[in-house]
Amino acid sequence: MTRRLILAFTFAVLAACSGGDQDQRIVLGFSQIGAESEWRTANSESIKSAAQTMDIDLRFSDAQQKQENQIKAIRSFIAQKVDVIAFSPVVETGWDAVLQEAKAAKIPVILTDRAVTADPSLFIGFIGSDFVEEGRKAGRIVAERFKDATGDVNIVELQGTVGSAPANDRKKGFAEVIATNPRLRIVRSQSGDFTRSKGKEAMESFLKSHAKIDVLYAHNDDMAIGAIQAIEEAGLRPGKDIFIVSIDAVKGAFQAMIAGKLNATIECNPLLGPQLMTSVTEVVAGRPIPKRIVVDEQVFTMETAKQHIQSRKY
Ligand code: GYE
Repeated sequence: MTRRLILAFTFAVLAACSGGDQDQRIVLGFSQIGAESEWRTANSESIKSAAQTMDIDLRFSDAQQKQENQIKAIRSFIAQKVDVIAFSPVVETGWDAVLQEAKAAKIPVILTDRAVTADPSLFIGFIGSDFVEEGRKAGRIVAERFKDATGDVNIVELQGTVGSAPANDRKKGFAEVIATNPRLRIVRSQSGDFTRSKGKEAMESFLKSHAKIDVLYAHNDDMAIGAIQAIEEAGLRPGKDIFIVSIDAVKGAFQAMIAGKLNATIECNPLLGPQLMTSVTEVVAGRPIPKRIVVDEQVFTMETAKQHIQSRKY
């Protein structure tokens, strides 16, 4: 072979290995909410690593907890003509217009983590937890702990992001269960936007306005961890003077339970990446996916935290 031929051959091989193959990869546009909590970090990590494992070309966009940024990202995915769009909607309402645009462009949309109230024909599937049930589980723990209470049990609630599915549903599920005992009363309920800093701030205000707080119910672990700090700074013992239940079951919650500062956490599994990538491949292959994929979850308490922490993946 002449030198020129060898060169031409090498270029052809290189083109086939890089450009050629890459054109075949599935392109997935994913709009993430932000990086507001330990849960979210684990969720983003799971999505990125599953895309890599399954050789999916992931276009990942972080919306910094703003719906307008998510809408912009989805519009840009439509313009890029991606194969599939997936997103975790920060709030439940206000998606119809952009979802109509995706439908008109014939790009299938899969929701992950949080649901929307839009017309269900505008998305093909939803992979995520049952947040109402998580709220009920938290409510059952409180109801059981205080079932023999003779006086009023004052509960404060730290809600997640206003208008988000987990905040709406976790509030609803919890309220439903504690309504079975009139002694259990929610005396304050405020949003801490799922972050540690806002959870701490809101707890400080609860502590100022209420001399007797028996229970803190936080819609996620991060807000509970922020609140624990506020409780300690107020000279009280979290987990003892105030019974604390939250949701997610991230590492930070296990550490707080082992330290005796958090009484229980309800698991909400963020490792949705593999299920999402499998659904994406199915959809591109023209096969149907279930409209709703629910994730299996457990409850962990202070008593059992030590035996579980080592095996936790997030
Ligand atoms: O519980 C919270 C996060 O949507 C389930 O969002 C998710 C929630 C999770 O910020 O920590």
